[in-house]
Amino acid sequence: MTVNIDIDGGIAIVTIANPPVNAINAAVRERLLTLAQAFDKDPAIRAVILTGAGALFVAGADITEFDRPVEPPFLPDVVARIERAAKPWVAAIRGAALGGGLELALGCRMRIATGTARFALPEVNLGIIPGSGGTQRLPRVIGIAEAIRVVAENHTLDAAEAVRLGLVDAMVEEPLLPGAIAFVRVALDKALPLPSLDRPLSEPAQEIWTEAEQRIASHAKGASAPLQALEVLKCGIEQGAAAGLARERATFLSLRGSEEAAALRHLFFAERAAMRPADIRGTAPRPVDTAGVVGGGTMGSGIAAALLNAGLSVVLVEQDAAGASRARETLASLFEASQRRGQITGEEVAERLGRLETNIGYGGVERCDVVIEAVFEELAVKRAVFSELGRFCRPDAILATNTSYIDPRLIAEGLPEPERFLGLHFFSPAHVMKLLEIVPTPETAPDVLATVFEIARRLGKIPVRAGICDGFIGNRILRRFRTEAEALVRDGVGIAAIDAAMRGFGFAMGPFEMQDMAGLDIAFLHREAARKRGEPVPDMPGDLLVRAGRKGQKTGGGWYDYAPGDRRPQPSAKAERILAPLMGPRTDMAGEVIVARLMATMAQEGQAILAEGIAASAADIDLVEVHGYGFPRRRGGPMFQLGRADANRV
Ligand code: 3H9
Repeated sequence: MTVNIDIDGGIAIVTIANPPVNAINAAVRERLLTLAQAFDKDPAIRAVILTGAGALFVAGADITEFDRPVEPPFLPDVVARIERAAKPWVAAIRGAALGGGLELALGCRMRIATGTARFALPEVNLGIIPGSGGTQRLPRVIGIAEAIRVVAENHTLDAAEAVRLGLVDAMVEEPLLPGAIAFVRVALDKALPLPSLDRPLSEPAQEIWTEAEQRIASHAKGASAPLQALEVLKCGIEQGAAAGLARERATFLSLRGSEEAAALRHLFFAERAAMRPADIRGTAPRPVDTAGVVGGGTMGSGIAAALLNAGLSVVLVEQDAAGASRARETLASLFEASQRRGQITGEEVAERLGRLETNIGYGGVERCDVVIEAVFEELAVKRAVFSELGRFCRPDAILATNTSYIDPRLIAEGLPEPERFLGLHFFSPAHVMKLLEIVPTPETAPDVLATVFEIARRLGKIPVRAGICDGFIGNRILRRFRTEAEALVRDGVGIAAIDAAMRGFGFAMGPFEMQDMAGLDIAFLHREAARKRGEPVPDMPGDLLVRAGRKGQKTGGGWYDYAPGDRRPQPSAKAERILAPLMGPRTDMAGEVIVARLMATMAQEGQAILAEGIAASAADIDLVEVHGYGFPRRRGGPMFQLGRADANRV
């Protein structure tokens, strides 16, 4: 049974027990509706307490139902029935009350909560808006300005904030139910507060809407749900709750069926699945308290910052005193920047730096449970590091290389206990970027793999397991993507037109703007090395630019020109002249055709990666693109796009 009933002296206790997160599915809706009707007819029942089993109240509607047509009874009707019940319902909340869970609580006449309670309407993260009255009841309970933050800007209220705003009528201690029953008995002897929807609300100043619209639009990254949520809020204030509810339902249903919502749901489940790969489920991770990082450059410092942010102690190995103090300064300035943004306090900056030890040479690594090498991307240099680590580290310490291209098996050659070794490909800046490609070798032990997945979870990363090939998952697709973008240039399509098309699709930058920012020389050197090895690598347009000294922004020009101190790309006649020998006659290509061609290329490479077993699932490939390469989240990833294109063709 997903909803349990107890009766205590005239008070019915309704517990939603639908593990793991008490999501509201059709069975829960049906049962709640039936119960509300039955209790109203039962003279022995005076009031109802609604609660959730376990550590949380209710995480919202069951998202797995959203790929199917809506099924009655509908949640807005259930919430409305509870709100109008003759016997008052009181929500007793511990842990999260999210989405439809908060909407159910808003349908109750009162809410009591423990200190662990938190309240949010995260629907916009899923490309939808609250669909069970949340946009109309919440502003009438906590006021419009706060409701805008919760409904359209994904703000979470903690228990104290919820009490201050009047969302929670009283705080109770654990155990929750005895406290809730005592509260209800007292409350029944007094006048009850008005139902949420009947509470009066005065129209706010017009500026509140214009300011919110600007704020939301600037953060939405092209997503449509947040602004639509604001519109629905506004409708309910200006035209009344009934009009607001009707508008909310229509908007919810239309967004529920949108491609954007399907993409965001796909990523929601992909992100959760990535955390728990089937083959290591049940394998206990090794304990990890202290991590070593070899190399304190940009990547090494970023990795150290991520580890320190996650509460680990870090031993950072540098070659000399200058390198060690530079790394400490880099980390201090990263944490101080977080402090300036209000993310951490001055004490937290000091505490994090207190867990950092910067050493010259390998002293201290013998205490490390895991060591991550982040030195120059050259096989001999990396091998030298691991030969030292093999001597200094404990035999059970996990050793990882942060390589983006080199075969980890070559790096590990000669390492004692190779089963504790694997590749961990972080993305720069490593304390910010969510993606972590995990690249085991055939010898990596299962508990080593389980441990790095656990470390990734602690670091707040999205871990994706990748097989060994040139570029693993992400850089391999990136190379194909860039080659195809350059092929478009050869076909005569304008550089700026290609970039504009990809920005229009939702990337923050087009492929050429991106290359100019990152520098064209690394990929060029890569191709040159392959040519030296005798591999048949044809001349690419980018090669011509690098040979002419145009390596991107850092040299004042690449695909575009840049004025000194200005990062805005300007079309470059010089670049066009250099590229002329490889460019076909100028042709106009529609933005969607450019996008379709580049998407098809990415997906094709993705399919090859899947076929070779380099990625475990298509969803993993999408996670790599979204979390490591700026693929627009609302588009779901290249493999999701391929699935949609195929579905539309059928
Ligand atoms: C909504 O409510 C719409 C309404 O306005 C209108 C309706 C008409 N449904 O994250 P975890 C699964 S929209 C189904 O790893 P945590 C999840 O897939 C909803 N399944 O745990 C995973 O499954 P598995 C608005 C769900 O402790 C398992 O539960 N609500 C749902 O790190 C554990 O999840 C939200 O957007 C769901 N709603 O975090 C809240 N939620 O074990 C979404 C989770 O098979 N949920 N699952 O991999 C969350 O934010 C987090 O899951 C939560 C727990 C904080 C609750």
